[in-house]
Amino acid sequence: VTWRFALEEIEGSVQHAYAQALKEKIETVSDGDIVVEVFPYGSLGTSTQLTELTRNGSVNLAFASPGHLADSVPETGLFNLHFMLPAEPEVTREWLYSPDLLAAFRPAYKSAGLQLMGFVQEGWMAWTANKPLTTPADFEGLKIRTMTSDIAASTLRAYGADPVQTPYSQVYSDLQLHRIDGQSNPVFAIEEMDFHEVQSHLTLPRASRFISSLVANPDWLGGLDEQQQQWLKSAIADVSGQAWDIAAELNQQRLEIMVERGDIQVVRLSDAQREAFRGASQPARDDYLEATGKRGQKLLDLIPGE
Ligand code: 6CS
Repeated sequence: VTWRFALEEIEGSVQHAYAQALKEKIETVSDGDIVVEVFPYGSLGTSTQLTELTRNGSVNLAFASPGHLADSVPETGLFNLHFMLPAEPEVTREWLYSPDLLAAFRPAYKSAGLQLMGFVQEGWMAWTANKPLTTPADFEGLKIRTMTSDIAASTLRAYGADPVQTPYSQVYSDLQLHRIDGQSNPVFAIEEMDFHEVQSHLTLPRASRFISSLVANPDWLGGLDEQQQQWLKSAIADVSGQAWDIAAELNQQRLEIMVERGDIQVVRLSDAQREAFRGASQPARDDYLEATGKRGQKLLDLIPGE
């Protein structure tokens, strides 16, 4: 049998490394009875379209990033908010992989016709533009691309930006044609999507991490035999753990490559600069609670304190 696995990122990305590792585990443990067919970004459509293909069963597994998914699963908007996660990475890591967190999010995915399989962290979000972005005032009127959900736009509107929601595949050309002034993504993605060719500055605010979710078609999952379900579950647990380190390594390497080649100016925000953004970010949290109510508040309460 073949399992079809769709990615929101191209070859060389964190999601691609994840899919390759999962493929290898499943094919090995099943002795080749299961073939995992991986579809990198571009072959099947935008993130939103991939989610639809998973819902209708055309693909079995896919990544669904909250930045795009939050319009249909509002609770996931939490991952787009800034200055929400603990300062200590290990604390975030443990929280993200905890069965309790998955259980808390599962019903929201279920009502959107998706089975949540796990979360995957891909590194800090970096902001790029043709200038450094060191204060909220630098965002004033800036046309900055965000992922397609409203909550993704809220986070940058809170800084005074004029957000533009577009699919990933459109970002390069929109930057090139000056339809937008900037965008935000983890470092590895900025390098592999060549955004550095059309942007002069990369600002590292450590305001939010890029977190995606792995989803499955519920009927497909229910139709797997017990052994197959077990193989999938344990492969996901292993690979999700590794993904954190894969992302850290890729992000560091790609930052070094861009600096070495002189592709882009790197700007790191000081703690004092970050405080100004932290203060300005609050309205996005209000938007999140407006969209999710008590259910959203309960999820916020699950985030470990400092
Ligand atoms: O910016 C985006 O739309 C995409 N960025 C990454 C790093 N992964 C998937 C997502 O769709």
